[in-house]
Amino acid sequence: MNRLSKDPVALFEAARDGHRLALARLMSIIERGAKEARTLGAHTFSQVGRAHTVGMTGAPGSGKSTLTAALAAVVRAIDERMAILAIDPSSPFTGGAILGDRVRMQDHVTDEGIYIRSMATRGHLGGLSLATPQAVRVLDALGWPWILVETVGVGQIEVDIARAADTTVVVVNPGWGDAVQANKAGLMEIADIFVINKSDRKGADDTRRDIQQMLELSSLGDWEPPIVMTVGTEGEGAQELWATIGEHRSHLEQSGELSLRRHDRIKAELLKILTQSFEARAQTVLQGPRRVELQEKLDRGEIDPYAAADLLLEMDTSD
Ligand SMILES: Nc1nc2c(ncn2[C@@H]2O[C@H](COP(=O)(O)OP(=O)(O)OP(=O)(O)O)[C@@H](O)[C@H]2O)c(=O)[nH]1
Ligand SMILES: [Mg+2]
Repeated sequence: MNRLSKDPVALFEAARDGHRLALARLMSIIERGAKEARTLGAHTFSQVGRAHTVGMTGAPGSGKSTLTAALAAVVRAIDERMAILAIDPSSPFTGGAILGDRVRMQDHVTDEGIYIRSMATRGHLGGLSLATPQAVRVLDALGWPWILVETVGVGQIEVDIARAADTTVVVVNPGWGDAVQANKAGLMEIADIFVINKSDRKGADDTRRDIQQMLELSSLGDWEPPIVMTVGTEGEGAQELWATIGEHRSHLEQSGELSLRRHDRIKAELLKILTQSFEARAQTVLQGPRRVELQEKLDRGEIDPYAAADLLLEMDTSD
């Protein structure tokens, strides 16, 4: 294994034979987002679509990792297999922020039926929202039937990543206003399933009522998001959560909503990729020699910035 090829396609084949180190390398390739990532994407694209993805989101410390570990135990008990991606935009992937997760996941790290990986990109904006679907596709193509994506934090990027799953689980805790905060963060609209974790604490019923009230005020489709009460640390409610995820999956498949969601998702991804490449091209154009000349004209007021942009774009397409 220490002679593992650097070629992404060879790595993919090795990963399909069960080599975990090859899989780890594939994930690193995606994190770096370099040329190999594109080769990998092109190679795997036609092999995806079988996995069901679950997004797990909620405020920091709400118990997402604990719940994920509890779900992993349920999944193993019924002899299913699940890959878990912990998406952490804030820390480099060698950093310590994920250590806590690693410890809780320790029960599963040597388990053939569970794959756990945390992902981060080194700083470039939008990086994770582009890297995550690529990572999910590779896992899908490798035959992982369930892929759970845990996002850390409730910023726009995290919400986008969580929303990009087939089933989105939003985790809240008991306590005054927690559901209201989740609502403000835009989590109410994206939830397919609500979890009130830490239900061993007081206020769980009030939080349930808060969520129910908010749901009544919002326009629902033909799926009313169920509310599951859990105590992640005890594994309590994990079975029910797993069953509810299964119900949502059936609903998506039977109603035709699954293909609609996947259509919207790939469309949004295309837009993101385009925006990113246009921005990169704009940077190149801006560094070109003609910019200096135009800048002088701009400074002297001989040309307005819109006209200057038009000129730069024309130059870009003519060469
Ligand atoms: N009392 C109680 N504590 C819990 C429960 N679930 C998780 N915890 C504790 O809450 C803390 C945070 O749990 P995590 O699973 O790390 O939460 P997280 O949402 O993954 O946190 P981040 O990834 O940092 O956003 C840990 O100390 C857990 O032991 C629960 O049901 N009840
Ligand atoms: Mg966590």
